[in-house]
Amino acid sequence: MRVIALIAVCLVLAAPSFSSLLYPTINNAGFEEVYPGNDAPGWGWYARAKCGFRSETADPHSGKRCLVFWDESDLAPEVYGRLHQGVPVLPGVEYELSLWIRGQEVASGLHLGDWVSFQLNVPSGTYGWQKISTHFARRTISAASTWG
Ligand SMILES: [Ca+2]
Repeated sequence: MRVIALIAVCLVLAAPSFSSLLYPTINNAGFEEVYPGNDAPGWGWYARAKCGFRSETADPHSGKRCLVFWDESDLAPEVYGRLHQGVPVLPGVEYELSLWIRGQEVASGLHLGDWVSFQLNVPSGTYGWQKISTHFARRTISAASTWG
């Protein structure tokens, strides 16, 4: 079984400016909110694999909770799980997306992304909390970037 624990997602703007679109908010970024039957309110879920996620209180990076992903599928094209959320961004503005992650028996070849502007590779193996980040800019006129 491969397990990925994801705790906090933070969006940091690389260029200062005036609009709230430059400082977009990610709903439930630290995964502290849970509802009965929904461990990640504010996020959508779509899967084409034997995978899932759950809220976890053991060893969170910050706050009282983190999200744990599990995957029992072999790495193959069109086999994936996607936790996603649309976030408003401005075209041509460079953003930094960072998150804290720890892993247990994480297979190589996994990544997060918006399928358009960036791909953030997930480290393989077993490891403690570490920060990973990427920079991206939407090149087309778009009101939102969906990450998963
Ligand atoms: Ca948290």
